[in-house]
Amino acid sequence: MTTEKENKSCQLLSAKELAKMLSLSKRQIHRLNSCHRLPAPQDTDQDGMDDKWEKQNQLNPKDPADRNGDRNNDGYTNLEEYINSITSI
Ligand SMILES: [Ca+2]
Ligand SMILES: [Ca+2]
Ligand SMILES: [Ca+2]
Repeated sequence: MTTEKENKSCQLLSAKELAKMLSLSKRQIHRLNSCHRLPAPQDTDQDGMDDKWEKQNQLNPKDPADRNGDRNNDGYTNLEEYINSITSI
């Protein structure tokens, strides 16, 4: 059973309210919302990095263990670098 207070915290926010809370512009919120409608890219080994990006970065799209590697020895894992590459807002 949920209380009325809990129900209020689960209300959906408008783009304007969300933008104000996150200090983002309406354009940035629109781009975030648009991402939800895009089909997920192919990720054969399900390591979180899409096949195309893995091939472009000399990784193996059939080996999920390479997500924890650090191909360029900069201290960031391959998965962290992939996530950074797709979250440029
Ligand atoms: Ca993959
Ligand atoms: Ca892989
Ligand atoms: Ca790295």
